[in-house]
Amino acid sequence: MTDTRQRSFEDNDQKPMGFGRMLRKEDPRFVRGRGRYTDDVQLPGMLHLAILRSPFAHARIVSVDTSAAAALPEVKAVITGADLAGLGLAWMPTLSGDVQAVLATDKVRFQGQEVAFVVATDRYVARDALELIDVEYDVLDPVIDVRQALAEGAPLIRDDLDGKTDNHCFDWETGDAGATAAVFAKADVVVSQDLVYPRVHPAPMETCGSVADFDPVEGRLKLWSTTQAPHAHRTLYAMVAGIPEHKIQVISPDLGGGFGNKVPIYPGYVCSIVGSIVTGKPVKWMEDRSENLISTGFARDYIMRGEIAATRDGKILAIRTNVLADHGAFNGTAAPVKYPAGFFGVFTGSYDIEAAYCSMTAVYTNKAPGGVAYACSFRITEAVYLVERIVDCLAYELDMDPAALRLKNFIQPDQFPYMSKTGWEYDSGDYEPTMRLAMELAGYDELRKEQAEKRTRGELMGIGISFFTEAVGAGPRKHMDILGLGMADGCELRVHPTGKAVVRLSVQTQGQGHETTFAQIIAEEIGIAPADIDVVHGDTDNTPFGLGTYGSRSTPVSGAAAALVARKVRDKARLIASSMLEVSVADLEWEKGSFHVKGDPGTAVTIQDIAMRAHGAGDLPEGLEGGLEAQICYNPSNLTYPHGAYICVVDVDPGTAVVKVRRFIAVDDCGTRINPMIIEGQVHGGLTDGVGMALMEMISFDEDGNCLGASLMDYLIPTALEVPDWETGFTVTPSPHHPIGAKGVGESATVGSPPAIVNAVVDALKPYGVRHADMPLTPSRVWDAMRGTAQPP
Ligand code: PCD
Repeated sequence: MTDTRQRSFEDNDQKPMGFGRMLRKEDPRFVRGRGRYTDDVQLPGMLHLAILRSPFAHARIVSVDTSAAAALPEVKAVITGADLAGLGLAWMPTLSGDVQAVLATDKVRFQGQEVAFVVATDRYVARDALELIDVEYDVLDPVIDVRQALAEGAPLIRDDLDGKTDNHCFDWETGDAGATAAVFAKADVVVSQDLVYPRVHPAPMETCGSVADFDPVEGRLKLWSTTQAPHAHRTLYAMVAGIPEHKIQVISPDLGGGFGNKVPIYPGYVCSIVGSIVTGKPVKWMEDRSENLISTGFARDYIMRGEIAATRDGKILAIRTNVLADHGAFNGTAAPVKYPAGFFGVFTGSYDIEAAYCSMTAVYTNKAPGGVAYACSFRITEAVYLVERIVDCLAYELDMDPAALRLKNFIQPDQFPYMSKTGWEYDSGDYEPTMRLAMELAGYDELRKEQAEKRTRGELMGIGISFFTEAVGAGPRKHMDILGLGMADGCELRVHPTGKAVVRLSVQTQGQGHETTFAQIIAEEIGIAPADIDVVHGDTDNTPFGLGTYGSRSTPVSGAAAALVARKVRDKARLIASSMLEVSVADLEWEKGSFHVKGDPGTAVTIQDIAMRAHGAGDLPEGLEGGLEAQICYNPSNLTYPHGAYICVVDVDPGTAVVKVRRFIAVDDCGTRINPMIIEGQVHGGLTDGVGMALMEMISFDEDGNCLGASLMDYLIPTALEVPDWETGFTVTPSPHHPIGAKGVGESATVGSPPAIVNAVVDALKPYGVRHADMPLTPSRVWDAMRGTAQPP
């Protein structure tokens, strides 16, 4: 079954009463330029904020002289770290339990760090005034090479932390070291490979920003901000600023992409709040592109050693890995408290093995903070890259076909729910059909023949496979919380008297199309047309509490909440229907949108009739309150585990080492599919991300800590020109614990595609004896790999 190339306009034009292809409800406003983003917020008397950033990666602040800037008539405030320290606001907690400077007081710890801010009557004056601030720095040696961070005598970065004597951030391990060592010792074949997942940046089209409006009379704060987690942010502001939550309204309006970049709390948000409190006026802060790239959450930056043990005939026995993680100057990621390395623990992938072990050391360096989960359910991207690359290394050593090797080792359908060797319970999966479908769509055997033939002519064609399992939908609150906040999500559904409805979500779309898909979930459950269901989100005053959108958790958690809240409403509707039709509840049958008397379809009431009766004159069944609405807070019993099989075909020019992705086949299994059109869009976007990471993107630094990826001239992101016409397909293995069987899909393609592309390039270079090459596979790196002159990045 494939949905590829079956698209037609008519398909899109259908209006399903539930799941199915449907044009996005939000798009009429976007295609007309009527989206309302944070930067569109204009308030009377609004001032503009600009941030002075450190030019140095590591330096002591000797003095800050703001007098010349403050003397400009248009300048309304200039605030330094010392000013904030006076208010107890110079430092803030991060979403991973570290602290981060809002404005530097003692030292700057990365290039681009926030040092002071100016609030002025317009954006240009605010920027110009930054030039007038005189900061004297005493430059210190920076720690840039992550491998040197723990070396004897390395400069100490986090001397703000009590008792800190080195740049160690955290240690973490999972699995069973002893059992794994024993399996390795008896294995016929052991392959080990060093791999680097370079530092990349989510680079959403819209940069980060906020508009703060503090009302000193009411003591109320209204904050529009580019956040993927408005409720969690509000709680943190309440904790830091001491303003009670009910007096803080966080509004996350339309977002121009998030990709994990908008999960952390950035100093700029806090500065705009302080700016508004100090000036008594609304204050807008909006980053430019370079600020976004140099100072907001980066992703990845893992140096990994992968080891795999197997029998000579290709049965994988164990996987072991050691990771050095660069967290930058502050651990600024968001991660569930118990999981400092996120969900990296799923590095055993889709394979049934005997033992696994991972040890990790995370360090501080003089680089921008982060480690954010860029299109990644908390470090799953790194885990999938590790396992899918190392499995290919094994195939290389065994001289085995990489598809055959994977097929031989898959967890089998009857093993689900499957407990991995690192303690993750995979909810459901049926891997082989997904793999076979991808191979069929690709014409795998013919591709191999074509490759063999081309090799005889010296042409470099590569075929790369990756097969991934993700863990998305964080998470059961007994296991997961962020800063003590349980990872559950609320949902409210209200059906109005005329049968139109409004559903309020605690998650927030950044472009995924929630206004459409959540209406479809409600429609599926209560039979009100999606067009008649309004989805409200992204405003803490008007939505129930919940932890926000990242880690593809909206469908697994909030989607479940939406289905269950609709069922609650339907249960009440059933009681009302029984009194309207004067039959017992047991004699009623539900057909999407109406109840009828069993065996008599003509005697029916629609959900609209019921809604009117729920609010109207006349009696309701004994003990039943009026109205037709419900509320829920959903705590998932497990994560969902989507999977997918990706096949990439590349051609490498032997003369220039330029890689061209010729074909890419992606078969995804995200359980029940709500809107196949939206899923395709998600997959296309994620695959494009993957091409960027595999072939183009890397944030690097020179030895002084200058960021070399500070603009989109230097940090290359892919465009339509670099990507092929994606070929997609799907299988459906529902989640057994999710009320509609859906699993997340928003990040699958970003997670699954980089190893497929790298595997393809390495496969193309096989005639040169290349077993591995590190991302990004730029022409110069591929050239080095071909000539055997590659240096570790
Ligand atoms: N779906 C369907 N079905 C199924 C699943 C799903 O239909 N089964 C769909 C839904 O509904 C939505 C989508 O699809 O709409 C997605 O989903 P999900 O998976 O659940 O996810 P969410 O939560 O919603 O979202 C999130 C994601 C993420 S996470 C990311 S990165 C990215 C993605 O999402 N981002 C973005 N995608 C996207 N898109 C866009 N447009 N934009 C953006 O920004 Mo992170 O962690 O944050 O890093």
